[in-house]
Amino acid sequence: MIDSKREKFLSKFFSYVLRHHPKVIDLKVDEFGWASVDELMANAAKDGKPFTMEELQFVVANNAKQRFSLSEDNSKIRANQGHSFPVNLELEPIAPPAYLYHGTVAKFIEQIKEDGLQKMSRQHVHLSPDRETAINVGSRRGKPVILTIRAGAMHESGYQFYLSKNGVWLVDAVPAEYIEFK
Ligand code: HQG
Repeated sequence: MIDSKREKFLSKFFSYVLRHHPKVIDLKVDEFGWASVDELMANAAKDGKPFTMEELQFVVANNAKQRFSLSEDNSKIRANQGHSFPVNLELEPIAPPAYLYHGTVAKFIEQIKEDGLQKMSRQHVHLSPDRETAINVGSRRGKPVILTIRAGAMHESGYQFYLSKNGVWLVDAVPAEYIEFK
């Protein structure tokens, strides 16, 4: 058991190194996104951010968004989605529900109307299975604006969808014609 401030700190730190910048602590991440738990621990400690195996396991198990997975023998850890470098998450294409949702903010809407949803700095566009989740995602940037995505229609036109281990729907792009701006 660790307090929520410590949990948040470690979750942010693991996200930062496992999804975006493993090199800042000289961490090796393989093509599937896996890093050695021992190496993560040792290199984090060297960087002034020591943590215990217990703390790591607590963060993996209790993270509200289930951001991380451990390998079966607990020797490796990876982020379940959200990388900014190419990783093979071994996801199989899967048919989406008719509608998915995207939470964003008003200042992006004009550009989204022109270009559709782009993956920006991530590997995919992230979509939510329900409005409530999309509201949470959008709220990170301000007053949320929720877009409804005609995912079923996209899928019928040949777009491939993936479902991350923690329930985030992933797609390469969403053309504007499949977005309901209301
Ligand atoms: C916007 C969190 C202008 C897009 C959440 C978003 C999520 C455009 C921002 C995950 C655009 C990208 C991902 C276009 C997209 N013109 N703006 N054509 N297309 N945008 O953070 O979806 O906490 O990369 O609307 O729970 O906000 O990281 O994506 O506002 O699952 O675990 O560009 O991040 O999870 O922002 O969030 P992001 P997102 P974690």
